[in-house]
Amino acid sequence: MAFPRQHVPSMSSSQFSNHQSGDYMYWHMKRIEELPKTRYGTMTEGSVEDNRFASSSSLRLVLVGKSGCGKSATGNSILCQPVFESKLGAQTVTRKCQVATGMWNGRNILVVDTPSIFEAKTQDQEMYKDIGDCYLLSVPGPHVLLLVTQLGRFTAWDTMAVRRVKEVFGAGAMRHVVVLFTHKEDLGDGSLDEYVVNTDNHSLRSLIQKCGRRYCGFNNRATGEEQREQLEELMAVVESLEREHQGASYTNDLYFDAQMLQEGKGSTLGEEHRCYLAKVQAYIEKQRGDLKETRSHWVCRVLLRVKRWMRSHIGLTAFFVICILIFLAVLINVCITHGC
Ligand SMILES: Nc1nc2c(ncn2[C@@H]2O[C@H](COP(=O)(O)OP(=O)(O)O)[C@@H](O)[C@H]2O)c(=O)[nH]1
Ligand SMILES: [Mg+2]
Repeated sequence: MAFPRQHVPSMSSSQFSNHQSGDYMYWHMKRIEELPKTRYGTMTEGSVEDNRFASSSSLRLVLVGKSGCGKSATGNSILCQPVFESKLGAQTVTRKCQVATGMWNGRNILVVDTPSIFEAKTQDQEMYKDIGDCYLLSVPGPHVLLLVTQLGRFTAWDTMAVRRVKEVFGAGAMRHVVVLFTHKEDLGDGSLDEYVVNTDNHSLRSLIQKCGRRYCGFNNRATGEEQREQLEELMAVVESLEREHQGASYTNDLYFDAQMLQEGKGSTLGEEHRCYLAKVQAYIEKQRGDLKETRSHWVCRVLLRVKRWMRSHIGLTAFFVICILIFLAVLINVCITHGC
């Protein structure tokens, strides 16, 4: 697959460490402007209400999810061009955050592809740098976080990726998540809605619920009409999400810092960037702490509910307690008679 690297700005450490931030950002923004715009999609007639937000600004999408689920392939399907390297391998071929732009119904679309920052590996400086780059490329914030997962393969790694998304962007970012299932062709004649309704994967059901049932499917091998149709389905979900947020993109304190770094002029890149990376690390550590607290609150909430249920069902509770006592007595008796 041809991969025109020169059109995809990727952020290498040398670019940050060897240039003034202002210079770098100028270069970076220029590179984005220089990107070839792909024109695709169909010009559809819509009501004023339908297009109120669609034409308001460019649409920023960030691809998130575990490695190998098809993030880069999905980016290529959205842009209808093989701009991101996408390959099956033991390790992800996406090493740096990358950005590419295209057009949809006359609207600019900016897609940020990400490396393995949503995995449970050690959080080293390289990881914080990648996260910092992701923020810089999607400033002032994404309209949509496209959580990519392979159809039928939602595992503990995907659940971990969801948790990492919350750590990296903040728990509030879930309000901007759209779940995108790759390998849609595996459905055969079945429908995605049926799959989502009937899945016995509890974690997936819970995720879909938390994301306000925003999901869609892609066959990233599709071309022509099939590719256009699946893209239209995604854009319909995206536009409905935008309406929900009155066109506002997701943002947080770190996006503010990323924007400041982009606009910063005069001081050396090294110092400003080091300071920015320290803020990235502090932000993520804070999110991690907050999430842990929420989880422990959740446990407390469950215990509280059990306690309330026991109070309102004293008879049943007494029955269960007696059953458990009898069971324990039998168990102890068996252990004693068999000498264990
Ligand atoms: N058949 C099929 N293969 C896909 C689909 N999406 C991705 N792939 C393949 O999955 C592999 C990993 O994809 P990639 O985009 O590199 O995953 P990433 O690590 O998340 O960026 C590649 O070989 C893709 O061609 C899909 O919808 N259908
Ligand atoms: Mg990739």
